Amino acid sequence: MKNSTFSDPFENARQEKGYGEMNDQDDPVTMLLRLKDVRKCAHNWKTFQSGAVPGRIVIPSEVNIRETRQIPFEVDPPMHKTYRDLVEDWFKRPLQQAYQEKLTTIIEDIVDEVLAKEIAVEVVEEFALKIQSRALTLLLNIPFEESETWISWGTHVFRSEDTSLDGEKAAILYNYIDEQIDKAIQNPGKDLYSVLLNSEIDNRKLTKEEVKGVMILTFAGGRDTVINTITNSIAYFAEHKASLERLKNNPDITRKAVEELIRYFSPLTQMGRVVTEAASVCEHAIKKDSRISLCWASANRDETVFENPNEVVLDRKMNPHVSFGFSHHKCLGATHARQIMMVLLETLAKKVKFIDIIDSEENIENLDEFQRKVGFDSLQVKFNK
Ligand code: EMZ
Repeated sequence: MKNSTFSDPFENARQEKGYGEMNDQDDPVTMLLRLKDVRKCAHNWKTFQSGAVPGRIVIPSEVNIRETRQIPFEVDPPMHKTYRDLVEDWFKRPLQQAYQEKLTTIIEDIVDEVLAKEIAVEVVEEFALKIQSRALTLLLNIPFEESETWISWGTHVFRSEDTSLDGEKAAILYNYIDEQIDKAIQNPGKDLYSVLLNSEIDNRKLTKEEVKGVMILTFAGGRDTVINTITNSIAYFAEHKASLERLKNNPDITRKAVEELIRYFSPLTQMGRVVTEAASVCEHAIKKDSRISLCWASANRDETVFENPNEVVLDRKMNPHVSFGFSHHKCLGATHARQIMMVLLETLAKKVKFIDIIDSEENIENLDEFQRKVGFDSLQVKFNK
């Protein structure tokens, strides 16, 4: 199979019964696989709640490695909106021209760097992680040099090479954020930490714990997701040289191409909810206090919605994908992520002639019944100008 083929492990279960089941640390999950059900349940926060014990709606569950509630994504309405309103404008800054210019410089520099290499480049560590980390300095509005620290942490802050959950590794992030919050208290600036510390809800300042909750989400939510999207896109353009040509000759399709790649790769497989009252989905009984998941990756291949769901159609017209979630919890970082992908595709079209894959190791997520390729542990390529 091609490196850039990401097959759909949910197809049969989605068509036959609409749900799948997986165990996760003895806290089983009923996975909803159809787009319609995923959307319906994403809306229904009263029955399918996000504000459960911190870490429980994440799959694999993080209840054993974190106590801090991530904000706003582990909060339900109406409080959810109070927090969301506080940060919404900040996370729209990627639409500003000055932001986009800086992002372009970051990405062009990295692309120039890999083009100058005579030898193969390992895309995950040497390309995607660098772009993600350096771009994050813009989102946080802090000095560029800080990205060196984050690059040194590796691709995922909660997972290490041998375990899917790594408490020690997670502690590095938590301690780092605690330190940065204390620094911002002593020395307020124009960075996200300081802005949050100065924010008020219900006539009071945000607590340190709340600020930490927003910051952990900002770091963790957009890390492996963005890294995988970048890496997988490089594999795609390496194996579809005509598509890169098409971007060069037809830049108008770039925005659609970004959406399509994000649909096809579905960087976040699923997000859980905790069931607050006995419910039924797809004629399947769901017990109170159990977990369901909104399986974005399956919903994005729903053949009743997407024509040729298993193909990358770069200029796909109708593309109601849910890679960034759905309803009130839809991804806060989506504007930033989309902008990274826009600039990346524009830069590849402008500077890169073709890409060749030298070697690869797939990253397969094990979901019991289902095995899903989410990206690569390593992808060696040669960029050519
Ligand atoms: C959580 C999650 C958020 C979780 C939108 O996704 O991303 C995961 O990568 C983290 O492990 O803690 O932030």
